[in-house]
Amino acid sequence: MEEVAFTMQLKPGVAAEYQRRHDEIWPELSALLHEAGIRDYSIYLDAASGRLFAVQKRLPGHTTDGLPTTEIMQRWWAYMGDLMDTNPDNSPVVQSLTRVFHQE
Ligand code: RM4
Repeated sequence: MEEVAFTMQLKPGVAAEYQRRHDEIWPELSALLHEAGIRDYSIYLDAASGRLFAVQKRLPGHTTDGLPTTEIMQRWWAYMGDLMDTNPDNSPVVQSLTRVFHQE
């Protein structure tokens, strides 16, 4: 399985609300991510900076490239837009990370 990691950025003072919304993740969004081949998706927060660190495993043949145009993903991004640094289309600003070490 492929693993990808990336960062996103919270706006100041919204960590509790960000946590709450993920505690109540939409079942249809979870299903969408699963159907696209995403597994073991974690998001970690650096509370001091509001930096979010996300890591995902993706099945071979995953269809994550198609997620941004789905109705559910667009609705979720619009919902989350008040908490995160976003692009004009409401998607979060994402910075890809390069793995520099790995040990099984
Ligand atoms: C995040 C952000 C990501 C999404 C996760 C579930 O806050 O919107 O794009 O994959 O939620």
